[in-house]
Amino acid sequence: SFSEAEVQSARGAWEKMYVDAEDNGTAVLVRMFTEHPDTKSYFTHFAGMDTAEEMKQSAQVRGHGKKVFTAINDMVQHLDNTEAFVGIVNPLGKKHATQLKIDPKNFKIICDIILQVMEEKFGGDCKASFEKVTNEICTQLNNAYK
Ligand code: ZNH
Repeated sequence: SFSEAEVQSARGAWEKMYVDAEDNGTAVLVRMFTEHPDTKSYFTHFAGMDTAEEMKQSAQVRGHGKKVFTAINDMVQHLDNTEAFVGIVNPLGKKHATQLKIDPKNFKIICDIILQVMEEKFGGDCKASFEKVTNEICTQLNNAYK
């Protein structure tokens, strides 16, 4: 669980990312699709996009980036309540496990990219303040596969 100080600094770090949710969410997805092209295969409507430029401008990629960031934002609002946090992440994990059939190794990939983008845009302290959150998200998404 998170201490009061950890909750505050994680929220501060996340707010910087979430101000530009669509742009930053899109940047995370484009990097995932570019560096791990197999992740594109889950998205039938993105499969034909080959260049990062094409992906960045796609309304569907942008919409999905916004959706992922909105979900994370909801999690970040519940860091101080483990039951509520798990209550948000677990059903999302179940959906990824059973319906979307996402290989759970990809959760670490996307979480690491989120941290990278944070560090590049807002510095190492921002990244450090959010690492425990991405770890917790990954742990709970993975638990949903058990
Ligand atoms: Zn995911 C979907 C979130 C990761 C793939 N996602 C989704 C959604 C959300 C999310 C919110 C929507 C749902 C509904 O609608 O119900 N994700 C998320 C998060 C994360 C993720 C938060 C982390 C952090 N995913 C992921 C990965 C992948 C994915 C890694 C791969 C690789 N997703 C996906 C898909 C989908 C989703 C495929 C579906 C889409 C459509 O359909 O459009």
